[in-house]
Amino acid sequence: MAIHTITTQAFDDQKPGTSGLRKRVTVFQQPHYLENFVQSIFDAVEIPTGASLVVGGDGRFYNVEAIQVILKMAAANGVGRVLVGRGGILSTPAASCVIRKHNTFGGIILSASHNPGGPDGDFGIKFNAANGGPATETVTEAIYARSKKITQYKIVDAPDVALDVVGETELAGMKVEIIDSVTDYVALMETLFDFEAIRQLLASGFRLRFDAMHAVTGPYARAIFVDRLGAAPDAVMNAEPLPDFGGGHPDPNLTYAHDLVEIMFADDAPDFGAASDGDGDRNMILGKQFFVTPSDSLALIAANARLAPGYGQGIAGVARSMPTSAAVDRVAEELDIPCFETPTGWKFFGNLMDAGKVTLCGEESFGTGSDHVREKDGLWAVLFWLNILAIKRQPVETIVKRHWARFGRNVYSRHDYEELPSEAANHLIEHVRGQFASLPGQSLGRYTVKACDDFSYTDPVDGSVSQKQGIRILFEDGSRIVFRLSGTGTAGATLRIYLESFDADISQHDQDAQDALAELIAIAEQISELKQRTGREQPTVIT
Ligand code: VG1
Ligand code: CO
Repeated sequence: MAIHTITTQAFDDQKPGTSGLRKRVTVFQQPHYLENFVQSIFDAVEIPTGASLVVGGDGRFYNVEAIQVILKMAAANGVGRVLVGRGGILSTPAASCVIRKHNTFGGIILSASHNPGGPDGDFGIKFNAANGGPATETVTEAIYARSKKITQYKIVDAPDVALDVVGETELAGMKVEIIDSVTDYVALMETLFDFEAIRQLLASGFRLRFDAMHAVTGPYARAIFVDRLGAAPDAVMNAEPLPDFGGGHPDPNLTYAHDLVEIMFADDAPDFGAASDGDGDRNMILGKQFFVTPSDSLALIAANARLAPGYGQGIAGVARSMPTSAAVDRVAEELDIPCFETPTGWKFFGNLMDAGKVTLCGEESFGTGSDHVREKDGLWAVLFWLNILAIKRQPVETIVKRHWARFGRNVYSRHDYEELPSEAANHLIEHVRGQFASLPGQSLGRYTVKACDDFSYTDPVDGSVSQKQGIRILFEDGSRIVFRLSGTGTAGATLRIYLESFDADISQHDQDAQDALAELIAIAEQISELKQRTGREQPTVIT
């Protein structure tokens, strides 16, 4: 079979963000754009001849076309074997699971996660290493550096591979194994959770609703909740993965998962509701008329970890991204285990998990997971909650409020301002940074500024340093405001403002977070001159 070496010109915008390269589909459709990035991956990681790889994606528009290109380029670059999810489908945590289980050199995951899909939506691509986790910053920097210099790529001239039938085939001498997308993943979940206890919970009349948002988790959720655990078929809604996610925004939060939110806040709401995102790594947890913040969810899972068989021996440590609330820190303190604070993005947890320093990790952005894989994992979190509920047999709200009564409540919210002009967003950040010297010691309302800084992280395992990972305004009483620009958006800039205060007083625990945080919100707007600089009166999304 002919291997073609194609001459190409470098693009200057192929810098991976928080989680891989994400751009509009139309950007990826430019001639050579995808190919350049794929070749840059192969070159940067020095893919060995005969290596095996995993390839799959969240099923969004352009998924299958991209997979055909990647397979042909893999064959031309000497890859020996590729495992592909049937139909090109693998959720991000399932891809991580398959990489680990089959000991492959790594994998290529096609997803723009929670960003909308379709011909005018977003597409994305990232490389995961042999541990199943997103490439470290050192590797993504190397890929980017390569992409700026690339002059040629290799591809075989061969017919497309049929992706829809499980089994082995071949492409220009390279083995292609089409695998069932859910089998390995479901088998792993069965080793971690008490499926029998959950089955009994569901049989007892407990009502569950899971919203797959027409994204990748539909088939996984059906296999687990309906086929294995005996939930009613309508317990999984929007279960059919669609290339454009049904026109929706597959981001499981109170704004975008509105179908589920309506059901869960109705008078006759089910007992438990959950949703996942485009690629299956995020989760939102809801009780009857009750929202569990992702930061609280992480803390609660940590506090109750021993209830799940896979964690019955206890947990080694926990990690959270810097903007995530300190709720889990309090649990770690009580359990007397280490707690790490990392920059935003799952890639920073990998080294900690590989070194056995942490078992559970989480982010405020609806990401929770453990060392069972090296990605955050939406359905895993849902199963963990169901396992806890199956043992405790209390409503979600009761479990959370008892947790707060014991540990205190970290009141938390994130305000996002999407699609701001980049210049305005950058100036706003600079403006806040410009006050680092003057803010400490100042009293703003009932808060006194203790310190401000740019968060910087030194990886305790490999010593690598990541700077400017968000601006922190820390107050005397432990409250915080964090300003950060998103690294996953594809149009303009997205400003995220993270707000947190702590309340030990149980009589205040029923307060709405926006009310409890009102003064901090006003301070954040004042410090950043938000309204003047952006012209925005309201955040685009509040979580
Ligand atoms: C966002 C979240 C971050 C998450 C990342 C990828 O990044 O804030 O916590 O890890 O998305 O999530 P940013 O840079 O836009 O704030 V997803 O589900 O790719 O997979
Ligand atoms: Co995601």
